[in-house]
Amino acid sequence: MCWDEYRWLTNQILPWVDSAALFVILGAMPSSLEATDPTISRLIAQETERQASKLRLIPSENFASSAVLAATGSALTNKYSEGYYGRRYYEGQEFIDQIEELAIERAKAVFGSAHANVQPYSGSPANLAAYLAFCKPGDKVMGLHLPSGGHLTHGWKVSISGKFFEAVHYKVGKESGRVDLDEVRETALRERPKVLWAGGTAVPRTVDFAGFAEIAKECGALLFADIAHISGLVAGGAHPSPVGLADVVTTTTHKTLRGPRGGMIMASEEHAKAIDRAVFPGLQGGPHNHTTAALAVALHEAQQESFKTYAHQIVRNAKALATRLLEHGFELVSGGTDNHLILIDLTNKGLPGKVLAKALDSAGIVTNYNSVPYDPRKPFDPSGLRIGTPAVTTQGMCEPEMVKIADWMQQVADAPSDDGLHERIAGDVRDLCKAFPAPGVSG
Ligand code: DSN
Repeated sequence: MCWDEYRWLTNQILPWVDSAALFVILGAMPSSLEATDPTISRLIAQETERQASKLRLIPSENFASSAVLAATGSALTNKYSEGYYGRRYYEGQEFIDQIEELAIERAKAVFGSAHANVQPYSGSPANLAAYLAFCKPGDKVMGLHLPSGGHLTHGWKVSISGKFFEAVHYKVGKESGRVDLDEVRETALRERPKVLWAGGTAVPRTVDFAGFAEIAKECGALLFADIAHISGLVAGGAHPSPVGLADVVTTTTHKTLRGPRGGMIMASEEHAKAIDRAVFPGLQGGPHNHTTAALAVALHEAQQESFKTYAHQIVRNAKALATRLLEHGFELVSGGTDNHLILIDLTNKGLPGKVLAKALDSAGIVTNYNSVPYDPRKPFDPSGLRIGTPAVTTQGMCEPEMVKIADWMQQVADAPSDDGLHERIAGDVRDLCKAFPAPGVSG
């Protein structure tokens, strides 16, 4: 229905119906998205249904609450606000300023940080801004090797961080699958990097931020902690915090933290100006105010007692899932997990990660194939599978459900081409998801 038809209709009916009845009539009308772009509307509905009816085990994904989604899809998307609160280049900031200040204050309260910048568009721009604040092209940076679980932006060769800086890397031990701080110290003292990164994107074990801080001090490096994956665990007290130990802490806001897609940087007061200048005007233009508001909502949620319970349950669930997978003969990098993430090396199962990931998807279990440390296979066809428990924990699932999931994974790994089996499991998965409705997406 177009706007003119809508106006004509309301003009006709308005004199005849009371406001309650009008509300019912309008509620039955197609939403403006459906009316304007039925194709996109349908695709969003299908994606929403997919999220509601499959088990989402990708460790970097989650379900944001309806409140976070509402803020994300608000009129704030219409506003330009280059600058920081109280110092903008555009008028009309009386509400945006309050929103950004609230987001900052809540970030500082949740993480105990002296300074927070909530404007980075996501994790990679946050990391780039951190470099911009302190480094010059050609400086030496040191981070975890990508196949060992590091992130592209920690100096990997195909990323801008590997092209603009001289990058050196530390690896996890071949047998242990864990970062060896003695090796980190030795490399750092030899290489004397300007920046030492702690954290990564496929790290199943606790990051020893205090140990990294000592090494950074010894070799004269700045310590950057990337807590994108674990920021929700840190906020909920389920992982030690790098705040107060690292010079800069960067994170995305949509993983375990369960906010909108975005980024954030925390630092001491001493580094506040450098960080703020690097984000704007150094790297970005106007902040995404709808995201800032949604982040403020997510941080408010993270301040509740229930979030602590959630964060600890993520870890309990990951441990339960890992234990059952081990019982089924899956090999886990580092032998298990301390956090939300499990990295499975499928070599002993004779299955490449991609093959199992696709078979699992057809059984309603969504994972991502991933390199394992020292992987002889290519990153796009690797030996591993990366899974995690943030989303299923948001749905309210606990240890018994993790056992069920591991059992299904084993059945699929044993019969990766059995379409009938996959269909049957997909049905059971749908029933499980109905019993544990996901916030924001389940009808
Ligand atoms: N792509 C993110 C993840 O899945 O971990 C990291 O950038």
